[in-house]
Amino acid sequence: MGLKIYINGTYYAKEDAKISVFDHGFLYGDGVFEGMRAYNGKVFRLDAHMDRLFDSMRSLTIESPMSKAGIAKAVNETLAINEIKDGYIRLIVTRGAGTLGLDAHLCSDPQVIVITDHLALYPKELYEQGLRIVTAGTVRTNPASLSPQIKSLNYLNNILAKIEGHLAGCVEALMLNDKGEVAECTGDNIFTVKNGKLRTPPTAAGILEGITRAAVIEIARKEGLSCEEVALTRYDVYTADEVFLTGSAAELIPIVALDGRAIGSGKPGPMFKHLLEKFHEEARA
Ligand code: PXG
Repeated sequence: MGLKIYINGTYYAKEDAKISVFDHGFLYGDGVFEGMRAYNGKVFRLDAHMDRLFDSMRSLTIESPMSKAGIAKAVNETLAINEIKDGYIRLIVTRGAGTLGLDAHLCSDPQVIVITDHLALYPKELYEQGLRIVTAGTVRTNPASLSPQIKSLNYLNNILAKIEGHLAGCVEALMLNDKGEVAECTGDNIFTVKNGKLRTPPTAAGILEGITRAAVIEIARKEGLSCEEVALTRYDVYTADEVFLTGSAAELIPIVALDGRAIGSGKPGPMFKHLLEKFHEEARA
């Protein structure tokens, strides 16, 4: 049986799951999404994803056609129908179909879409060897223009940076904000470790507030580790003992070089290994 895709209360086969070409999600990237992960049939921090989704919609004045509980139920049901216990979930809400103009108030019929699939993870070797990444020239969107806190369907800022990474032979790229501070990677947040202390850029640096980032901060503090949300520059990354990224798909993944410079020992470090273990304990509980 092929994958079943949820659109506004109905399940469709992959080839029949379609939306209007007049949908502003398609025409303008006018919509929001979440990328989630299920472990043993349970979505990791589903409530936090729902809160972020609704904040994204609120900030874009997209009125949700369904309640938080209703969308959460659709996510769980789509996993169950597809018999996926460990997998990835893509949840999308579009502005809906309108005219060819920009007018948001002429749009109606927002689409709530849930796609689940088996995970396409980074290969295991990358967790053992660590990623080598470069800094992208593409600057992260200024929050005064469009807040990176909004998980909108317009990801061109990140896609352009990811292309730069790809052209340099890397699977991720570091993005700086327009002050030259470290913001995040194209689809992952970043942490540094220096003298046993964790640091990660604050929301004000212009980042998506990752659910995995929040989980790692929580786990670190529970473990009695120091974890500061503070502005970082590339100096802090170059001189860190360890660096790792966090994201729903990647979980925690080590960075062993930035811009051709080895970080710390040039190998995944003990803090990364410890936190990944603790993260798995919680996610798989
Ligand atoms: N920053 C950005 C810009 C993201 O898009 C994260 C951080 C991590 O957030 P979570 O909540 O997942 O811990 C994301 C999430 C991909 C992909 O294919 C990744 C995301 C979105 C879409 C695709 O790697 N990232």
